[in-house]
Amino acid sequence: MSSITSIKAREILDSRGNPTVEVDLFTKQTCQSASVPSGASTGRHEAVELRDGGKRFLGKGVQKAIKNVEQRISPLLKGVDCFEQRKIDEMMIRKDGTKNKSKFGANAVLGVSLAAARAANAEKKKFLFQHLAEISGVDRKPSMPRPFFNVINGGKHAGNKLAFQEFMIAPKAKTFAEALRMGSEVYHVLKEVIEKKYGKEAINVGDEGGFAPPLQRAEEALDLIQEAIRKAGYAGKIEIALDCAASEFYTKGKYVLQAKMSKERLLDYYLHLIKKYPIISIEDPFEQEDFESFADLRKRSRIQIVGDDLTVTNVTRIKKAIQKKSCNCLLLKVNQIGTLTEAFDAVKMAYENGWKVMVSHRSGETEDTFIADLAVAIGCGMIKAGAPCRGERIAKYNRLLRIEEVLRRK
Ligand code: 2PG
Ligand code: MG
Repeated sequence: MSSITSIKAREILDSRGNPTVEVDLFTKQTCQSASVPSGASTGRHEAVELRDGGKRFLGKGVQKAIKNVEQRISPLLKGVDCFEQRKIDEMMIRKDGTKNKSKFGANAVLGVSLAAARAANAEKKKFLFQHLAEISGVDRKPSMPRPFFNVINGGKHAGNKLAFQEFMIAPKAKTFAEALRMGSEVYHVLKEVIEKKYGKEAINVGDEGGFAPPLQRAEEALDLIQEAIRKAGYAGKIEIALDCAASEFYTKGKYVLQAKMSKERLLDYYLHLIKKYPIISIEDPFEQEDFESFADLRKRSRIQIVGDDLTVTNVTRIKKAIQKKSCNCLLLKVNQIGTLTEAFDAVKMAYENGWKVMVSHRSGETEDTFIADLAVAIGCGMIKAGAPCRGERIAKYNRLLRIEEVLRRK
């Protein structure tokens, strides 16, 4: 037993230079911190990220969330055992009282939830992934995930005209370290390929560290990636995944890509891309309310269809997607739901229904590496944390390198 004595919070900046919440949670023995990421292409049904409005930080300040941590959540949780993760999370959920955590702010609640897990782990003197595996209730052994590197950025994460948000490469390798090396090599070859074709101004990077060349059609991006994979010597050893984030280019019943497309035409377009390129996974292929089109693509493509904005790590939405057979993989983002306990419940529901799970970062990240341990702990086998570039992305991949060493030693 180790009771929480107090909880403090501060405003720090995320990788886009916007404010976010960092929490310090104190017990008698330790003080542990966690910080909260933030999305750009957020789903309509995500838990609410509380922002101050007004002039400060152009309205993006998080002082209200900080105040909620210190003045409401800290007194609420004082004396509660930090080992009781579910109790801690449920107390915050109950006291907040809203369906989407809009009173306290999911950014306030999540910071506390993650810091509590770290505090309990510090007392156990284990690696965080070991503690998370023990409290998750998930019946799987910890294992290293396969990384999905987002090497070309579009959509809301880049200043180009690509409608699809993420073009990812997923190396097939025996170890994580090898996958990271392969990803890094292809990334650098891709830089040369882009520079040769589009000039120096085309090698700037987007929010997640992937290149953001002035392209319009998905095929142009996919061709560049294929060429880079080939030139790096990895043909057949690296597969491709997309996050279309389709809600972002959906307006008035149409999908606006290089042309305006109906959902039927977009589905055919996906089938064409899947035939032409080694695409093994597509996330959010349709807008966030269209459970049926997701299901059509899942049935007709037989590849991995990932729910992100559709399912928002929320068991009610996941249940619906299971009933409608919309997906076969859940994208897991802890800040979409706001507590670790609810994220574990989402994982359990996904696994019990034969889905896979991919742990994900947000486009606005911090140097916090919690999700690396989380991905290992739940044994899900997949993580996306951006390109092998930019400190906040690399922090997660480097953490995974360290964890792989620990697992090998055992
Ligand atoms: C996504 C994420 C992360 P954002 O759509 O999957 O890549 O983007 O954090 O902007 O929602
Ligand atoms: Mg997504």
